[in-house]
Amino acid sequence: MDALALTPVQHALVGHFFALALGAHLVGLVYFLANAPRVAPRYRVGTVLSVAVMVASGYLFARLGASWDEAFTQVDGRVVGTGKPFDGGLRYVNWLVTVPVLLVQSLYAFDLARDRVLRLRTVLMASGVLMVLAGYVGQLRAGTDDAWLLGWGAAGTVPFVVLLVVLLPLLRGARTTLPPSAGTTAGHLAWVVLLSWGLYPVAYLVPAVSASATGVVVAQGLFTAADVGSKVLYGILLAKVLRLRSAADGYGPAREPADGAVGPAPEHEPYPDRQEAQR
Ligand code: RET
Repeated sequence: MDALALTPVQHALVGHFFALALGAHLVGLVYFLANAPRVAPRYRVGTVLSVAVMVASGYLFARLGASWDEAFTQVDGRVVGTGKPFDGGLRYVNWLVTVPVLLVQSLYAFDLARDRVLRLRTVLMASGVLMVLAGYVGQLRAGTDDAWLLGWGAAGTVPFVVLLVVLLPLLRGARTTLPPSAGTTAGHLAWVVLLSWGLYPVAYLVPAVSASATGVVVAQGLFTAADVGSKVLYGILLAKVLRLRSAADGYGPAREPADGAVGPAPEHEPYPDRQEAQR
């Protein structure tokens, strides 16, 4: 990494990606704290877990920013490596914690029987952890050993596919079992997961395509966009689903308008069929 010749603009851009992501996570932190009391107690842990993810990932971006600053210095208008390598592996360590949390959180959005929740939780967490571990090992030689990067990337893709095959139909199916407004948001949630989670393997492969300064900027930009989508945007949509469910359950604080609009809160339909939803 320190052998790469970054321009001052490239160097600044990556530092700004990290600062932007840190800002987004701080905003998310406050938003989720403020929204948690509006979600009924039975779903509230779902939103509180977003608070936890914001703290863990906000800290990651502070660490990434610091590592980036320590890895490079400017001499006569040129960016040169200090000899301390930038620690991109920090991201994977963060995901090892946040991916299982994000997956468990999603289960709060559905009306699932307990044994099904326990089973899904195990499958989702195990595949999430295996995927991240494979990526962690793979990235150790990013930019130096493409076969290694691709081999571990392929290994990590297997649990990734398992995870998507389990999670996406649940989110899309939620459109029929949740109150209509919450169901629509759950459909959007499926798209946010697909698009943001889909960016990670692309960013991971960038060093195999271009082990250059531009490659570093592109990869860090993609990872950062993916992180804001998969954690902050995802958390906001999930909090909305949980609040709409709470409102449909008749939980008072959830029925206040949440968008700054003046006037009564929109009416929410009761669940179409709670029995059916227990599948
Ligand atoms: C890796 C490389 C191996 C192949 C695949 C990957 C996918 C990673 C994903 C990460 C998601 C991270 C999230 C973090 C939130 O904090 C490990 C890059 C498929 C999908 C959601």
